[in-house]
Amino acid sequence: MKTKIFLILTIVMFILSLSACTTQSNTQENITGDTVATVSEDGYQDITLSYGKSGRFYNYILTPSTVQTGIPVRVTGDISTLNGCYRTVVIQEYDIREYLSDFDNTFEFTPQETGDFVVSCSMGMATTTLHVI
Ligand SMILES: [Cu+2]
Repeated sequence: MKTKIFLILTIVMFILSLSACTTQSNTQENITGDTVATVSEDGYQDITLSYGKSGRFYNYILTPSTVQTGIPVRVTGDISTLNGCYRTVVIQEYDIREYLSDFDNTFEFTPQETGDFVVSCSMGMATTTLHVI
């Protein structure tokens, strides 16, 4: 009886580990569980910046938040969620200070250094992290 239960448990564990592997290979994931930006036909890594609920709190949200060096990144602000100073986006290490509006809600830059970079609004109230790999 005991061996039967053990056998069933082993089979269940085996199936669980298999399904874990297949879901991982379907998406390109990094350590944060976030997907890496794909490159558009016109050569940009498209990422979206919005303001919304991130975990328990409201903050900036980058989707996806991981990009690669050497390929231009196009940040598109989800302008309906960005009000006031949240429309002024600062990435200090990259010398970026961009104002997003209804007329121009994108900016581009090419990351050259790998690492984690703070993306914040002009007053630092909203922050998130851009991962460059
Ligand atoms: Cu602010």
